[in-house]
Amino acid sequence: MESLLLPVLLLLAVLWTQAAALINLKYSVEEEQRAGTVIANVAKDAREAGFALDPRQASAFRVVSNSAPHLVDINPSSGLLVTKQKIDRDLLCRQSPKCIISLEVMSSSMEICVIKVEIKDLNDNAPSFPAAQIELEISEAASPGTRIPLDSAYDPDSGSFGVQTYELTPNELFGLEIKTRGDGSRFAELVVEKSLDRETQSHYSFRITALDGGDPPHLGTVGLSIKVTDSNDNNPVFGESTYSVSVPENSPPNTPVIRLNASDPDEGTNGQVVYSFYGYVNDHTRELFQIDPHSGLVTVTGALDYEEGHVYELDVQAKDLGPNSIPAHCKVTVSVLDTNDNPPVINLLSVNSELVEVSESAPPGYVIALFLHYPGGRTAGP
Ligand SMILES: [Ca+2]
Ligand SMILES: [Ca+2]
Ligand SMILES: [Ca+2]
Ligand SMILES: [Ca+2]
Repeated sequence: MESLLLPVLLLLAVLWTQAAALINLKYSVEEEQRAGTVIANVAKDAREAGFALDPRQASAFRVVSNSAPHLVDINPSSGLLVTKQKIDRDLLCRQSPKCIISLEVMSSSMEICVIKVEIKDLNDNAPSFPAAQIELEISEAASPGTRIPLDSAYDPDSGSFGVQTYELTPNELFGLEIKTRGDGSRFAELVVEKSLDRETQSHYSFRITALDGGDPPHLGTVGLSIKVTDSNDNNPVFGESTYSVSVPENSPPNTPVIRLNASDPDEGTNGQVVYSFYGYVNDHTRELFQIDPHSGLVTVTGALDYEEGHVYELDVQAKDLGPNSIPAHCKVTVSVLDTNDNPPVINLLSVNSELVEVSESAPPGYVIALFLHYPGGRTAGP
């Protein structure tokens, strides 16, 4: 029992001794200082804190641990804490709010000194964006209030020296809303403030500026390119609701009658118009005329005969190929023009009787008979 108790008592004694002879020293140094910058005189501070250090003894100090030996060290003879190279806090500790290097120093009499060196941040970086340009596509149907998160700028400095806010080229249609992530970093959302219309303007270019919290702040900018994509928000429209044209009868097939045009300013299939006869266009009319679905050209396909009909009415619809299409309508009135296509029917009408007799004594200018010419074969009459 005694043989076990003795080492335990000795250990407690050592711990008590160490605890009694343990001091904490805290220092700070700004990042980016030249190599060899003196941070503190640890030997002097330790003595003032009660360490029994003999300043004449070169090996009085021994560094037992150092979290960054390539950056700071204690000169054992002078007891000075110095930088060994330029310290880049932003590389060493990134976004951490505190950047601490820890050392433990032991004296020859087993006294321990715990040293904390805080590396103070400088605002030595500007925010930067991952690419030179942010490209966005927004539908013209996006309602006001729509939000689109934007790529964040990055600033390696910590705290308020990091990215604090974003600004957008002032404009009426888009705004920015600044948000904070769980880790404290800031990002911006583009907010659609007003209704967009691709047919009015299909592309916008702005600049976004990221600012850190320095005084004055450092800036980083990026181009913002917004392409407004189409929605099928226009219907085809004819220039007129009615058209009147005439075409000679017996026009050969493919004779153009009229080229209709319904305009739709939308893009792609949303603005691609197809034409067709609809509704009350009867079968006979459909035999005589056709409309090209793509060009809107109405042509003659059958034999037009004035005597068969003078006027035809074509109801035409134009429809785009986009979703939820609403067709437009117009009426084309085609008048068939009479041409001299019937052989002349000559009626020889005597003035007085069927038998034409002329007296040899008839005076000059005496009317013998009337030649009546009725094209189209209608019944002639006096
Ligand atoms: Ca910095
Ligand atoms: Ca900065
Ligand atoms: Ca359309
Ligand atoms: Ca559109």
